[in-house]
Amino acid sequence: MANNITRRQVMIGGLAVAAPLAALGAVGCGDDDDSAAAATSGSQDHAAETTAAVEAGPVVAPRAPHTPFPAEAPPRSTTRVHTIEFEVDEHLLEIAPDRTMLAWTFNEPGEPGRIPGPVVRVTEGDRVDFTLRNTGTLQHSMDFHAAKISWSRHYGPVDVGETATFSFTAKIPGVFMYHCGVPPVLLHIGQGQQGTIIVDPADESLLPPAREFVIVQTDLYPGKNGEISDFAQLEAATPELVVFNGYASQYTGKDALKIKKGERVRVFVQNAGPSRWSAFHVIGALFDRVFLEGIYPENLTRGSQTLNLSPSQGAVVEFTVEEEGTYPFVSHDFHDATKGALGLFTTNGEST
Ligand SMILES: [Cu+2]
Repeated sequence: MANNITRRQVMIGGLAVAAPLAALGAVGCGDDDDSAAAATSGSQDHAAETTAAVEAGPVVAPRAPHTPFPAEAPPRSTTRVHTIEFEVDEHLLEIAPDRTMLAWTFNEPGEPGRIPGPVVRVTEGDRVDFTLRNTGTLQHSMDFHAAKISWSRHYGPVDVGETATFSFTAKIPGVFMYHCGVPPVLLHIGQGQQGTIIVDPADESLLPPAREFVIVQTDLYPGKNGEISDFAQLEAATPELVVFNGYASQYTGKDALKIKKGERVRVFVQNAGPSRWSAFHVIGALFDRVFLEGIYPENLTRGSQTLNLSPSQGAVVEFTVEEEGTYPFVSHDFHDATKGALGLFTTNGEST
């Protein structure tokens, strides 16, 4: 595929020389590559079949202009049994200014499908009764990383129009991915079928009161407008965009995330991939508490500049800012920050 950098005209210049913060958020997209590669391997054959199936259906226009994905974490759960039902949505979704992709998403009934899927929050020991209604046009499935249940018994493909149910007990507190597992998984996750389940520790003292956010990093490989992802780019792991909560640089300008000086800020960070690693970093802050892969005292790290997350991993980071101002958050893999993995925390509602 052609070099994305040259044709996308993505700009994040000047960070090292203290350019205006507004420049950090300027992400735009150029024309698509004309050289879509033909699928040849076994998995690519599957993708090609999938492409044909999707292209045979109607292309639906975006339902609504983009609105910021709510970054505020849902509150701690108050029930011990959670009935969760997801449907499948296959539709055009805006992922950057003037850029859409034909996304495959999970959504609660009646809610719009977004990337990532709904944030689920339960507490250690809670039971989750899950239902997937395949309201899409292809097979899909669900795989909860928070569950310790059999893949072969519960995570199999669900046919179009069919419903699958399974239950699990969330035994391990942490920040876990969920995703569709239908082959090629690379494509289904890349299309947007991924999200986060937070499992709070039963011991509430481990997560004292704080302003809480959820940030999910995703690498995106949109095809031409109205088509599914570019599978050659997916295989090469060369995303066009890398985004937090489904949209390039969305928490900038008036949508910067509001925090307060001296207030404890907690971020549940998930790297949903499918393929890029994440180097979550807040410019001007240090994480003074970090829980990586499980919220237990023995997993608590004190003092961290950057969170290193492989695809699928999640963690909790906490920090407090000591001055009024604006604090960008990025993937410190700046290859990806330039592609949209960037946002702003601000104490005063101003981001520039
Ligand atoms: Cu799927």
